[in-house]
Amino acid sequence: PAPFDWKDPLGSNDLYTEEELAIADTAESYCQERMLPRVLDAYRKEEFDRKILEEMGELGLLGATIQGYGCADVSSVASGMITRAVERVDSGYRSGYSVQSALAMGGIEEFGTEELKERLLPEMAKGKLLGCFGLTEPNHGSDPGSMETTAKPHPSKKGYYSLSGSKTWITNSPIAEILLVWAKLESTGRIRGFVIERDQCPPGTLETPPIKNKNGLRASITGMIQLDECPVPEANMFPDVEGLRGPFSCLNSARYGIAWGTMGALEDCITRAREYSLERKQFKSNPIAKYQLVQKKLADATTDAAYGILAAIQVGRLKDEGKAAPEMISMIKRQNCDRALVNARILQEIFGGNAVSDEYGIGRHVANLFVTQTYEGQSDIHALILGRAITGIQAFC
Ligand code: TGC
Ligand code: FAD
Repeated sequence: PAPFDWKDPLGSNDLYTEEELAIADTAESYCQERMLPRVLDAYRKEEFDRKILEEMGELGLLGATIQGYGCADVSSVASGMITRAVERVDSGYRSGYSVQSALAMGGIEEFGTEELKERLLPEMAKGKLLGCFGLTEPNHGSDPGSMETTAKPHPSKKGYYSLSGSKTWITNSPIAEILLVWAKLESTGRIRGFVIERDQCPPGTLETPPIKNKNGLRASITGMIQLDECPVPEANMFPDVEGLRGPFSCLNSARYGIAWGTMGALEDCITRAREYSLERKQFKSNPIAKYQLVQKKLADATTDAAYGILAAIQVGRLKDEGKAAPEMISMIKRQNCDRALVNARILQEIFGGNAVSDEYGIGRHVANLFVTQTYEGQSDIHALILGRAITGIQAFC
């Protein structure tokens, strides 16, 4: 019989092109050699080093699926393999990466004017300009359609809109130069996308205070976006998209990336738990890996990771053929986030008391994976998206 590889149990490595394997190799090497040594300190101090995105830019990893504008034009599967490599280290780093690549750059690429794309995307691809994506508000998270942030013609600046309102829990907002903000146009009540350039905002019209003391995702920076009659050029409004289709189209790519990323985090938990269980001895010098209950934990987690990767590959291939329904992305985002969190929590038990030490890394993954299950549509919300598609009945309200 063919040998079994616990690192690739269902042989997914046979499904990638040579180019995809080479890109994954570059990403994995960078993440293990340059990112991993920084993460424990970053997590303890709750700091995000923006140089990381510049370094990823130098390797051509930012906005990697975009064609032109200094971007690499790789397949969706290759971009998934990059997020998996990053999240193998930490979900917070993957968050910073996803927001830059899929949400901010992806949004500008899909809906921005040619002028915006040519001016902003090459610098964003280098990580010199950082982006964020402001959809969630203090009173409207799962239901962004009820947002209160508004845009209306600026009372004193001709050719400008005036934006007022407040966004919260926004990854990268305190350090972003480019803020993609979704607001309701007062005249129509329809949601529109606006690209706010921080250096063009008069003092007092844009504030982005950080949200401190998080108990997960501490290696990423999160904040608010507070807009007080902030002037935004009319040319910075996305011209041809209105309604929730705009933000949700960007979210399709980011949610797809999370489905891959969380499998990287789970794979790291498996590797750490396997190694620990082989070294730790209890009862007559037996490694705890000898005990059936421990083996079952490793078997369950390894099975879920292997299934999750295969599903992500399939949806990635369909995405590039234009055949991926948003519900497919809801399915893999929900399933992979949920299974990563459940398994990481169970694998944590293998470390006994040492699980409580941050040196072992497993507690950090567990805390992070709770966040991945929550943002970009909490898992129950994705269940309702699927439920609606299965039954034809809307259950949200
Ligand atoms: P609904 O009636 O379902 O749809 C309204 C309009 O949007 C269109 N649409 C989509 N278009 C493209 N892709 C999708 N996935 C789409 N889903 C919906 C739809 O066709 C319709 O278009 P039109 O032209 O007819 O107007 O809207 P609803 O208000 O009933 O939606 C309910 C629900 C639950 C589906 C939705 O609101 C939802 O998904 N809520 C979750 C909110 C969410 O995901 N927020 C994410 C914030 S960003 C974030 O978390 C970034 S974290 C990043 C990081 O750090 O990694
Ligand atoms: P709520 O909407 O208040 O939901 C609370 C609970 O109620 C959830 O379990 C939910 O599933 C449940 N619930 C709500 N409605 C229903 C219903 N109809 N039926 C059944 N259950 C329901 N947002 C951005 O726009 N940009 C970002 O960059 C960003 N980054 C983030 C980073 C972090 C660290 C975090 C924690 C969040 C981030 N978010 C971001 C916000 C994130 O998308 C929201 O937290 C998420 O969409 C959930 O919204 P909420 O927190 O308001 O929860």
